[in-house]
Amino acid sequence: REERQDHSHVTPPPPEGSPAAVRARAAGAVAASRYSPNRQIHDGQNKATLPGKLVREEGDDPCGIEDADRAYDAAGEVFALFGDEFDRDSLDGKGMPLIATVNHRRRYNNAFWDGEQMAYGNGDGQLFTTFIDLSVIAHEMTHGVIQHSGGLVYQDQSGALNESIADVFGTIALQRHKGQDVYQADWVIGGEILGPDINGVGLRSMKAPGTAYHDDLMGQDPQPFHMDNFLSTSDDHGGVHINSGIPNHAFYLYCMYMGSNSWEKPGQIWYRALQELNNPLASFAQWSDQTVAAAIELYGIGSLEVTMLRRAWKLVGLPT
Ligand code: ASN
Ligand code: ZN
Repeated sequence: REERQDHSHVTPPPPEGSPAAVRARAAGAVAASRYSPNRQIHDGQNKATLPGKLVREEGDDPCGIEDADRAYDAAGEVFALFGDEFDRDSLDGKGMPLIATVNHRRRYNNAFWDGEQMAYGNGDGQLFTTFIDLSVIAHEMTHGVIQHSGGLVYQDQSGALNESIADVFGTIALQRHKGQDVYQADWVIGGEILGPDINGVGLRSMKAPGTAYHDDLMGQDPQPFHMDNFLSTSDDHGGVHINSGIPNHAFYLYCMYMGSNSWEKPGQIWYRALQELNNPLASFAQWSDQTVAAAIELYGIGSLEVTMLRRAWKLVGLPT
């Protein structure tokens, strides 16, 4: 016997932007995207000039330049992450265009955000074969989000937090794209960019900082995962890509405690903490406190979410 389908009792969706709507999205509800991206992809033609030649704008058919078309798709994916999960309209929250340049310089072994746009090298073919990798692209775009959220000075601990938050949303973007929960994910940043002769899984591992690669060409991944091994150095703006392993690992541990998807509770807490931080020179201790404050606001003091977050920070040597 079949029940008659009656939808008259179905609750209408909550108003967009309301806490209920945010919760519904976090719970996996399918909501139409509220915002539209404005992508502008350029071909750097192996030169250093930015932005280079415009090859694909929003709504254009694929241009046939492989890296440009992949960068276009990835930028859309990251835009949708911030829009759909965090109610943010582009990197500045005000719909700014997503400007990117592929084929930047020749054999260039890096990708970056320059304050206004993303740029991606091709790699030298030995150390790196590409920088068109969703975790890398989301990392660079998150530098833009951080800049427009009060910023974090790119030096010492605040710089390492800038790097770590870029990695957090880098892995979140990749996990969401792949539909992976926190246990299925590999927690690697730059997992698809290492050259064939490099012994390693990628650029950084949030699960096991310090183990991403070990190789004659690249050396040993220098990242620590605990404050006991914090590295004081004048290289790399005070080791911003090194000490980021510590807050990276705290995020990973928290996700292991919570299960489910990284862009749900953990991502919501990290995003809210970034919006409320208001301290461009924040230390690791100040940032960990800010995430706990965000978790209290979202889930209540004494909640499991807060207890496990404090436990994760304590495991990396940052008691809150
Ligand atoms: N790929 C690097 C990054 O985004 C470039 C840099 O050192 N700023 O962190
Ligand atoms: Zn970075």
